[in-house]
Amino acid sequence: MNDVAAVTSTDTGSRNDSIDAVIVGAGFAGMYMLHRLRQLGLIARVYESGDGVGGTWYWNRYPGARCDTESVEYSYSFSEEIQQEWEWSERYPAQPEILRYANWVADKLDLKRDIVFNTRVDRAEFDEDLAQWRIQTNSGDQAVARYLIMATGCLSTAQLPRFEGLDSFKGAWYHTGQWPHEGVDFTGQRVGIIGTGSSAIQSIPVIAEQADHLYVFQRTPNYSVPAHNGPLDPDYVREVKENYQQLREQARTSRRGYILDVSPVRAQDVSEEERQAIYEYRWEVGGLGYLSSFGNLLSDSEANETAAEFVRDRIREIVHDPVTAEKLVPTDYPIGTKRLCIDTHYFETYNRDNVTLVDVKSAPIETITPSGLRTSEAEYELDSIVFATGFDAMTGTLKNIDIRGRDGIQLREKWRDGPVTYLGLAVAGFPNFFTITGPGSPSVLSNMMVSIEQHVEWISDCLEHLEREQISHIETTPEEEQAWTAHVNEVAGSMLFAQGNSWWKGANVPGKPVVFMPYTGGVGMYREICDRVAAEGYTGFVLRPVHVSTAD
Ligand code: N01
Repeated sequence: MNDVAAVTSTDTGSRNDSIDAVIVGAGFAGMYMLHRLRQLGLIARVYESGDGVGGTWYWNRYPGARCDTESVEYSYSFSEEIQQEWEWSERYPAQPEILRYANWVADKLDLKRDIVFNTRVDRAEFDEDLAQWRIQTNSGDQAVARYLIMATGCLSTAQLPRFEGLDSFKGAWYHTGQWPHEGVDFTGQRVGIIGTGSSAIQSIPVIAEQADHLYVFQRTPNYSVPAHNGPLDPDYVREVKENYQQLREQARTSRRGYILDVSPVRAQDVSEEERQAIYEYRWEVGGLGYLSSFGNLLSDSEANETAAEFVRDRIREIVHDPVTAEKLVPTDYPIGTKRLCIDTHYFETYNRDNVTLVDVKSAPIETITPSGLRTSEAEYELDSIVFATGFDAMTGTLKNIDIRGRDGIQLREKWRDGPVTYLGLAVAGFPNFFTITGPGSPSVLSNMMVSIEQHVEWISDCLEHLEREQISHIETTPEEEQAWTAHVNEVAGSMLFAQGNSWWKGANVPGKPVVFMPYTGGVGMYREICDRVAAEGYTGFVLRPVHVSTAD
């Protein structure tokens, strides 16, 4: 089948009718899922709360927003035509360019006519007798569908700390993940930004250039490696495009979903001189590949310390004021146990006269005031506050929707102590329900595009099997999901991840169960497991055939 030919779906008619599948979310996962289901001849409808496609890249429009994965890798690989036709302009694509790409693909595949925009799914309930999901939206739409597929993204529920006094603030405030579409002009303003994660590290250098003064309220310093972003060399792009098939295959079978795989060499197996040269090289190349310098950086404290110390030394070199530099140096967790940041002149920004770093670990924020913010040590007058405070990641959006499986069991109740899934794809008690890049899959620890495509293809192959074999119900079992979740924990436990207070384990949201959510076993190995499950007739799932009435 032509991989990009727009597939004609049967008219889905009114929006209160029965269809084959509902997909929630029109980011890269939901878009591709819709395309695949149409290719199977299924009638699918996507509900999307925004007024356009793009998901993460629709919402995150903060200054400096850019992907940390290189553009030639952060793109769909399922269509030769798409990957050959689209031209990326920079090594790391900026948010507006990624959003243009998403729209271009959506138009090319004629996806938008099956996407209901500005509509949020509020509730979904499984009717066991009919083997159908009843879906309700905030606009009153109701749909009945045999399959419910959550393409809701891993970072789609903004986390806004409950600071006292926010309502009294006379200025304007923003969350990076819900940025105004018209943009914000900070010229002449005193701006405060709370947080120093990836979103803050990208936006701080840009806001500092505009604002009169920028106060950065930092609780935990972060490790960051330069992006060395720039225009793409046409010769390099030509070479990538000529070898795309092979390069994509390398990424699919790699540990983290990138073309350049993790080195198999241990950090201790080379001399100190050689090790420093490798870190120097990776630092000069830039990007997330720094953590691939050696194979044991995320599993061996001694090895990790060598990589961490290299970055600490760079921070001390870049930042002129030694007191500020020391505040910016992460010391109490291993590098890579919180998401590594990628920056463009982040540390250099602290050499500007109009930027002040405020340590809110030693002197916490006490309250937002009408005119700014007060810590336990000082008061800051601010015109605007930027909350770069992250997301209720991986489970937040799924738990915010009232999803009820068999016997009325609620997903948010079932996951009260943390998510349990089989393969990050399925949940016991929730038949014909799939999560794309859900907890228990590599998802956020990988190149998201690679993991999204793998899940979408696995789910569509599964649905094709169900249709062909006339199966009405597919559901995993409590034993299988417990075993898989135990495996996810065991693999994560063999690594250093427990030592970082990361959003990967829910540590950023007060009251959220601290459970390491993504699967750390590697993208290539995970794919093999999923493929084996399918090849062996969907082991770990119970499949029930369509009930055929014998009565005349
Ligand atoms: O969020 P974060 P983010 N008082 O959770 C601080 C992806 N991403 O939006 O570390 C004071 O990382 C918090 O402090 P601490 C990427 O996967 C990708 O930046 O908890 N501070 C932290 O510094 C990334 O990892 C890209 O002590 C508070 C910050 O807020 C993920 O999104 C770009 C606080 C939150 O950092 C999330 O990144 C951007 C409080 N009460 C993001 N509460 C690209 O690829 C929180 N903080 C382009």
